[in-house]
Amino acid sequence: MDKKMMTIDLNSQVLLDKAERDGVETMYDRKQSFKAQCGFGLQGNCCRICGMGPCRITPKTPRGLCGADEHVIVGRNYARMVAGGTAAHSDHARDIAHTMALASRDGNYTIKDEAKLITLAKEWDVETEGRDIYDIAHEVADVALMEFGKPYGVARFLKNAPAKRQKVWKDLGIEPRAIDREVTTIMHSTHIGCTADIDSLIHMSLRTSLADGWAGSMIGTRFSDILFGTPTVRETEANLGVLEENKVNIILHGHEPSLSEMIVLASEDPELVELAKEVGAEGINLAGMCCTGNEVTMRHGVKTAGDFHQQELAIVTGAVEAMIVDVQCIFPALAKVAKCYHTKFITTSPKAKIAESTYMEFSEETAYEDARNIVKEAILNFKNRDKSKVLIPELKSSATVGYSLNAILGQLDRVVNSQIDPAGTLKPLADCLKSGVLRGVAGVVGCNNAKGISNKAHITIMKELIKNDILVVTTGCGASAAAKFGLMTKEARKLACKGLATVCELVDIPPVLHLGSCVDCSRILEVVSETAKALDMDMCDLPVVGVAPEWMSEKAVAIGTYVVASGIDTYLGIMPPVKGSSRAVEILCGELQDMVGAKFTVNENPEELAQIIISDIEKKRVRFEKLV
Ligand code: SF4
Ligand code: MSK
Repeated sequence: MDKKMMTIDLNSQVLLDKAERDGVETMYDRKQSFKAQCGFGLQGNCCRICGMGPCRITPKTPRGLCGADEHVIVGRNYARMVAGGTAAHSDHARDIAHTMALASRDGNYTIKDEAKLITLAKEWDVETEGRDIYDIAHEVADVALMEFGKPYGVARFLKNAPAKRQKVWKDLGIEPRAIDREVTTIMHSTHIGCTADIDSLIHMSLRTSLADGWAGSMIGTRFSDILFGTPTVRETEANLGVLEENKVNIILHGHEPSLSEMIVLASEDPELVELAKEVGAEGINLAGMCCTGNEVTMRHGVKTAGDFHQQELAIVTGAVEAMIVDVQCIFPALAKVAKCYHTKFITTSPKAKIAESTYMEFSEETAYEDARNIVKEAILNFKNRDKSKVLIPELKSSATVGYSLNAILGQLDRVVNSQIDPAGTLKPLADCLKSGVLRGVAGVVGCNNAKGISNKAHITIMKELIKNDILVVTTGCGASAAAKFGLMTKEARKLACKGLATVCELVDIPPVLHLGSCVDCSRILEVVSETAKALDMDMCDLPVVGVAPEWMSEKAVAIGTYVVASGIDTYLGIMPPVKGSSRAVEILCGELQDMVGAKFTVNENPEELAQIIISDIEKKRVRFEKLV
């Protein structure tokens, strides 16, 4: 295997060698065995929606058995991806809302950001005067839970968008109603014998994706901030070099902060720290992975061990006592890799049980006790570590993280008012865009995809954008990549062009800002929406883009679709499975422009994609400068 063609991460390359020596199979081995992927799957024109199929579209068989053509089949598959992604983000949000309904002054979960709760309560017309904060929290949680299944009305957060954007959604009839209703409607409409019109399938995909961005994900982010604290700027480190030889290493992987927050607390429990010492370790070392990693680094500065493609490699270090997971983006392969070492692979969610893992159910009702038991299991496993199998790679990078919208406002106000004003606005950012000091802002987000070389597209594109005075904000595994490659250090401003470098110096920020997990793409919506409002514009008028260079999950398809539906042009480094329908490509990469003011652009060459983005931002600026 040519490791350099697999990943640009040097730690990963070292561990791939080790995996080979240890006889452990990883995703990269499987990638090599999958010589050619199914062409029908890649094009999206294979249908197995009913039991008469699978039906595959070829020149000789241009229709499935029911008569569905390639446009219908591709459109249905696309819509189902959007529904899957929306369901995942939103079900995560539902759990956080349930957690808030359980919050109490002396319970496992307390309210950490009262001001944010009061603001939300007022937005949602929940009485706040003279009421106990927990009564307010419980009522707000009930209102949020109704957002999933309310029989009438549209998503509450839509009214936070600029008025012009709200009108676009209303005129097109894509205002999302209850979250579950939108997901269910897609599952119903894509059942055999329902919608057989590609335009209509994309129309309902737009509406459902907005139920993700402007409802499910937004609830997930806001409620997490209220319960666990709104992230503030802090220092951390990233990459597998954060594992420590003499400590009990615990990796937190998955998505929902309800579990990881409790594990963070339990890992600081004096009794458990003492137990770690009793078993011969110097202490407990927590490290995050994927989006759980992003959640805990944003709020606690917990170090990031790595991204989606490094989950198996973390275990290959031989130094991990427990890999604790909840939901989403967890390789089933971890069970097999863990068996090659002493690592306990601990699953915790009834929504993501994995064969051959150690299942220790985590419940919000008994959260702290459950977390303690899980951490204890990890500590007791330290004695089983085989020193001869340990190889912790050296590289790690420092990073400044924690840029919630409030943190960004705080940093900006520092410049304008020499003090932090919690009621600050994004006007300084708008002014930088107006003057052209910043040419634009790019949200570079998403996963790693084995179709390319891990991390290459992310890092190539981010570096190229900051070199052209485009501020980068990032979430998900894109954020982990940026942290690993040093782009979240303040010194990285040296890689930026003069305008961005000056802004970074004045505002004291890195050129790439960590906004959180994949659910937290809703923070990007808020930044763009508030900036547009500060300029009395629509979101599509700003020189702002979304980029998903290495996307892979259905959640990413939902994100990309709601970003476009919000008026933000979106650039993909991997072609979605829609090429089988010329009409689908025509709409997604063309006609959406007239409908929602933005569209998709796809190019699988990262260097070329970066140049297209830069040139498109300059084109957007011409119109933007006329409007301001
Ligand atoms: Fe084939 Fe139509 Fe059934 Fe799809 S829904 S599997 S195209 S018969
Ligand atoms: S974890 S969805 S690989 S960003 Fe959110 Fe990373 Fe993508 Fe999963």
